Amino acid sequence: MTYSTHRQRILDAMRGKMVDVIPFVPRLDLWWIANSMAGTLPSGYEDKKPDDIARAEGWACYHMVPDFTNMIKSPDDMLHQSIGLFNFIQSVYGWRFSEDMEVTVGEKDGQQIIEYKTPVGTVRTVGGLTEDMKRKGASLGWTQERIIKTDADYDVVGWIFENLEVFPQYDGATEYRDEVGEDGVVAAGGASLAASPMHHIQKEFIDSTRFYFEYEDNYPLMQRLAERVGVYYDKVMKIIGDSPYEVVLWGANYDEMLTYPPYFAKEIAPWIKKVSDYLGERGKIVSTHTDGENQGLMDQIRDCGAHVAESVTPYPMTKVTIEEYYRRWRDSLTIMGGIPESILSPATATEEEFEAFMDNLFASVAPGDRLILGTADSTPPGASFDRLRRIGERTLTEGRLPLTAGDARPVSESELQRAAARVSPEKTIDRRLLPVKEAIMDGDEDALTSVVAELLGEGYAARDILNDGMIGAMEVIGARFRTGELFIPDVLLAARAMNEGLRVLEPHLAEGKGAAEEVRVLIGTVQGDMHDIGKNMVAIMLKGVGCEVKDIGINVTTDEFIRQTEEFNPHILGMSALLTTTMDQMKLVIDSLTERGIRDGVKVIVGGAPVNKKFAADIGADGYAADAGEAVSLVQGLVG
Ligand code: B1M
Repeated sequence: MTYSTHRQRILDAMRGKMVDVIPFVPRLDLWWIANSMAGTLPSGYEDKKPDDIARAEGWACYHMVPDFTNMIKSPDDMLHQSIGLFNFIQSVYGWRFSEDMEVTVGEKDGQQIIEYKTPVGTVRTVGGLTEDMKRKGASLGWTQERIIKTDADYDVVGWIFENLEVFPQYDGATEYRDEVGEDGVVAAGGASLAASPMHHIQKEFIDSTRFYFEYEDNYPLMQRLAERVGVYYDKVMKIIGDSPYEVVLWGANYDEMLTYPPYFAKEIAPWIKKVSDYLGERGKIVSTHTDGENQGLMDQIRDCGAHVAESVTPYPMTKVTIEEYYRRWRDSLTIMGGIPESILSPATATEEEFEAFMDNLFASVAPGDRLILGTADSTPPGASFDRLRRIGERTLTEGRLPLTAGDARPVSESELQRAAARVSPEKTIDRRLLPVKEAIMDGDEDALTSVVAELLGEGYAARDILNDGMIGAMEVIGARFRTGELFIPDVLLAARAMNEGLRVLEPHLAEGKGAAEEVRVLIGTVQGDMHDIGKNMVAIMLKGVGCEVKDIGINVTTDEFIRQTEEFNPHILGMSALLTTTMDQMKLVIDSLTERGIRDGVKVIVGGAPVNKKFAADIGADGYAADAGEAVSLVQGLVG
């Protein structure tokens, strides 16, 4: 069957039908904002909007609601972003706070301070989206202070969500859908960017690292809050069921580490299933935003009930190749995305790498149904427009369906095993230290502190308890985390126990300190980058093995890195970057260290998803670590 419009072709591809040609949806929004602010849009398109550009090039349009780049008409639309609530006219539902509460908005240092006063207590958030962040290609603001900080806050937040008034508003949605018309598809947004109430708590309400401790220590409070937030989610789901949008985006940002498999199974998948069943019965297509590292979640996402996996980001940006995605998901899911951002920029992929990726892509996805090609998750600011054009052209000529199987050369079966190959054999340890190891592996700080005190009482040397028992256990944890046997909470809880154990050991280590204890590490996420979970894990693991770690947070400027290096005099300076647009900041910091004459006094290590060994060497870093466990071995290696 041939199609005369992008919309019909995309909808049929989403429904699993064999269409005439693979649709191409480049998702230009973030690229457009950054380049229009910098005055670097391609010639002829200087005054054009993303959809005008897509139309002129013959590409399909795709929008989701909320679309933070297009639809913010007033700052009020985003005012409550820090609690995951947006008010856009294009949304199929609107919401209002209860009249029994009061909201006040203040400002300090360019950050918004929002206070929510309810009959059961007051809570607040601090955050915002600065102009500088927008220039770097971000459309989402940053929450500096989360709404839940104490146990009492759970009840207040529960009250706010339980008492939200939610109502249908279909006019703006219909108008927005008609604006895109037959040139593409608009997806209605779900209750927030989270897939379930617990995921909402994780993404919005609690500091991203602290969440895992709360999940362990305060589960009943969290579960009760999830039920109360669920009242709001149910209302939204029902309104979407009657809405004019055919496609619904429900849930975003899964990742095998952040939403690790047992957590995904318990807290996320059941909600996607419930929503997909409910909306599916009403003729809707449910799409879910799977932009993270999905290797450990492949089967769960396939079976979660959604109809489309959106923003699929394959190798080389993640561990799963496009061939593997297609082979494992195609029977149940339409894959939307498939073009990793990194292959679009000359800074991160050569011409040959780009062409090789495209050759392999067409050879890997026969027969080619259930696929909508697009940049995942959006075209980056530094993308080559010429490469986008070539994808569009190649899709038209080589993406005619059905494709016949080519000689796909899956890039990475061996690559996928690389983590496993790096595991160091676990050492045998003195039998008396086994309870130390067990307590750390279980994340049981009480057991650890009492066994450490007992061993000290028996005259066991503090240094041996630390080096052979505790640090040894953390190394095992790091190795097992790397191979996917353990998940983020296991690492965080082990590190927390480790820190408690260290407190008991500290007075006894005074004369003969453990080797790692003398190591000072300064760590931060580079300027323009707000991703902090990976950096926090590295910091916690290093603390866990006894290093003195100073974490200077996110969005750290070059000047600040230099100032802190001069002040703290670390042995190791660690920088983390998650964005291809911010990784170059690392080189600026290294160059500044050299200019200030202090480069030789510190070892620089770098990490983060887009960074690799070659990049680290090119910018003159001393080392690169792929994960937190490897960062520990790297630091140990560098400081001897
Ligand atoms: Co963002 N995001 N995000 N994001 N996000 C990525 C990074 C992205 C790859 C998603 C995608 O496109 N598939 C993409 C970047 C693409 C690119 O650069 N080309 C992206 C984008 C585009 C964005 C925004 C621009 C989106 C927008 O505004 N519309 C925006 C940027 C904001 C900004 O920073 N200015 C944005 C925002 C967000 C959220 C706020 C929603 C959230 C961040 C929450 C937070 O950090 N508090 C988020 C998330 C969660 C992700 C993904 C899905 C997961 C990142 C993560 O935490 N992973 C991510 C997808 C991906 O990475 N594949 C994505 C788990 C963490 C434990 O792993 O951070 O890799 P990781 O850390 C590992 C190792 O890398 C290593 O050890 C860690 C532990 O093992 N490591 C080091 C890290 N730092 C190290 C330092 C070292 C050594 C090792 O030495 C010093």
